[in-house]
Amino acid sequence: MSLERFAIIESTLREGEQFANAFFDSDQKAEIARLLDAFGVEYIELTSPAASPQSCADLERIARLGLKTKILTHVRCHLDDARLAVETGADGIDVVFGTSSLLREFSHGKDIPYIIDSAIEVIEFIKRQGLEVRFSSEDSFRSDLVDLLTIYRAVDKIGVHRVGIADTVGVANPRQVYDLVKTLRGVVNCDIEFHGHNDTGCAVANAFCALEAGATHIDTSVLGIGERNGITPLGGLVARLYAHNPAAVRGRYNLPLLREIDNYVAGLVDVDVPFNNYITGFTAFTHKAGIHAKAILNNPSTYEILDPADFGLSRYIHVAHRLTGWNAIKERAEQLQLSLSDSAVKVVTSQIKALADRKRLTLDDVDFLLREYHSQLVAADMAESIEAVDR
Ligand code: HCA
Ligand code: CU
Repeated sequence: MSLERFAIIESTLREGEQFANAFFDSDQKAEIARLLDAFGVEYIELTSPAASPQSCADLERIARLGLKTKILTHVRCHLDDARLAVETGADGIDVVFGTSSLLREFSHGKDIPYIIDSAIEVIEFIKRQGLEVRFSSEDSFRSDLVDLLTIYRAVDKIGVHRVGIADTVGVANPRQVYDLVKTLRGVVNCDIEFHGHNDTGCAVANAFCALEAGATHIDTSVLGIGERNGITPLGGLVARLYAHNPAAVRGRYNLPLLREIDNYVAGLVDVDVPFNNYITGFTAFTHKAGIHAKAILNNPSTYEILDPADFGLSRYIHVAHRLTGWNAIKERAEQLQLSLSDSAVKVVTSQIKALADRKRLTLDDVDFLLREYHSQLVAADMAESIEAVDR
């Protein structure tokens, strides 16, 4: 498996541009590229220079920024597009052709021998220019397996650097991805890339299974933005890989930058970062039920597989509700520097639960009840001392 040897191809500036709300101007693209480079992704993929004059100019600009990450562009399997792409200063070119019977019949109308011939022509041309080249088949999971393997074998033989499997319509499940990548691994010697759409919520799992089966490169975009509901999100893939090997992921990527990247792109495309987003969603590190809170306070690993500190974030224990427990309330009392015995905290916890059954609480309500009970105890203590002096 290539879980220890993989590269991220970050496609916010290509697939992400196909998101309904995306319109990045040149400076915004440069800033996204700079952030992704600082995060440490191995590749950034940009829209084809054939798409528009500005797309071409932006690609040239980003290729000149001198980033550590390699710059790729994504073109149709066509010599004219490839010629334009090699002039831009990109490090590599991702070539794509639709191979499913649906696309062959209703999109480009070409047969398999034609696809192989043009793939060979374009790949050989790009290689002669000294650039990295990948060949991918759009809609791989609805393509005939024999057709697919015939094409990949042919392009591998002439030395393509990578072949790509694309789940263009998000139809594949993890086991299918595993099987196809495993089969392909036995057929080609070159690297294998996986590009997965998220129509049925499998994009992260599919990407992980692709790596387990021997894929070497995974396509992502920030927040998963792309055509329809998008592709494997960068943060989701990072979370999955971190759960597999935290030290390796910490060592490779600048994890605390993820939040800024998600927020920046969310702002540009006019969406909120979803509450349940991997790592950066606002509830990603919030613990609520009393039983969870108690264990988390004793040892965060009990209910956390991602350490928020590694991402520059902190966990939050939500105490103002009816599911709260006295351990969490005690922690809150300590934060407020109120010294209360365990039995006193238990009394206040019952008060909090009773109030929470009547209305939606805020942290202020909890703090008020804690402070009030604390002052009552202090007052009672004082009264007792005065009585003792009087006696
Ligand atoms: C599309 C193309 C693509 C290409 C993926 C790839 C897809 O927009 O339809 O080059 O591997 O999903 O098939 O994004
Ligand atoms: Cu896609």
